[in-house]
Amino acid sequence: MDNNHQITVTSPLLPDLDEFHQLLKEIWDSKWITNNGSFHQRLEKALAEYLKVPYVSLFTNGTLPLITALQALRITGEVITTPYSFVATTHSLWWNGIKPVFVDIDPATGNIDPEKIEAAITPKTTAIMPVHVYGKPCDTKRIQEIADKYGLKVIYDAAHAFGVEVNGESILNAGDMSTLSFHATKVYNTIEGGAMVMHDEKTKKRIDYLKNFGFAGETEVVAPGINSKVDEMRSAYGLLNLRQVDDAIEARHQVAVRYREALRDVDGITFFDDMPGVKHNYSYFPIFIDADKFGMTRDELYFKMRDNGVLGRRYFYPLISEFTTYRGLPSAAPDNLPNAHRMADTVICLPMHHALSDADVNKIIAQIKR
Ligand code: T4K
Repeated sequence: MDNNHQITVTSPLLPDLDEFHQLLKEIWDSKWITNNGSFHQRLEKALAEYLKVPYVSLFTNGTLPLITALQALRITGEVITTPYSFVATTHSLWWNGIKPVFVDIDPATGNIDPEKIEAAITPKTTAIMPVHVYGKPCDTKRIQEIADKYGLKVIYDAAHAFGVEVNGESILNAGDMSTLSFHATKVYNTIEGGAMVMHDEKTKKRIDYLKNFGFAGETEVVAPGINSKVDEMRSAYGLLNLRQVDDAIEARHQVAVRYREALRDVDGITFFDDMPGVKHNYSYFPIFIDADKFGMTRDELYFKMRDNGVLGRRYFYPLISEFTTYRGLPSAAPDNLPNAHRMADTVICLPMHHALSDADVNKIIAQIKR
């Protein structure tokens, strides 16, 4: 094996180039390249079917559907959210002039701890924005009970939860809306891309207006919308990738099986097991390092692995609540978020993608065990 070969945390799922060429030829011939074209329409339908959800609206990335969902539901004031996520989750609140209120996570899942939500509710709270972090489902039942009790909306950032199901039902059907990211680094990608999932046709229509400047017809603008329309090239690419995503998820599953077998008895390393009744997508494989037991800190292991060509990532360190924009918020105080801090300080996401070879997996495991 090439000694300079670097193993990256992920690698994009790419469609067959010849097949993509053929679709590009169709697009060229049609001269219709964006604005709700036929590939765009086909991809929305195919995704709704694949994901087992009623309606999907495509977006140009996973950040704009978050911002647009908050607009569509007219969310104001304060929103309860998790600090243990990618920074886009909280940024979407900031872009809407909403104050984020951070609540600690449950160390068993990495997701917002429902039992800590009620204490953070004030008269200004209008919504909850949880994240299915690493694609692990939140306790959606408990969160909905709290939301119903206080009349709050729930928007799930499901950027990591493509295809995740609980007892045969899509996790994307929980809450008022869910959003997905189809970025190159995700289980399913359209290069840059994303989507919103909603329950009814009226909402789908409203969201489609909002992502097209608010236009409802040639001369009527019904709301101050944004531009988040997806072009035909990326829609065609997305249709091709949808055909191979099941195989990609199964390949990831096999990597997870190998990691778990090899690391289960390593002192000072813990990881998540599959949850009963859940169809996982194996989007990430986080491990957590107990420095005393392992004999090395997280960062010592992280940089040692990097030096040897294994490029894991410390998702999600630092916590969102530690970034300059947010650290002044009262809820960002570290003593309000002890579990989130512990997780952020001990995590390494190991390389995880469909194209990892056995040799790569062996090398990664050997690096950790050495
Ligand atoms: N909510 C949550 C919970 C999210 O995690 C995200 C995004 C969002 C919302 C927002 O969705 P988007 O607006 O991004 O659609 C990545 C992604 O940029 C980001 O989408 C993702 N979450 C976040 C967790 O991670 P980086 O900075 O780690 O990516 P980068 O460029 O360092 O790439 C990582 C590795 O992937 C590279 O070392 C090699 C490989 N790679 C990457 C790219 C881009 C490739 O092999 N080819 C490529 O083209 O952020």
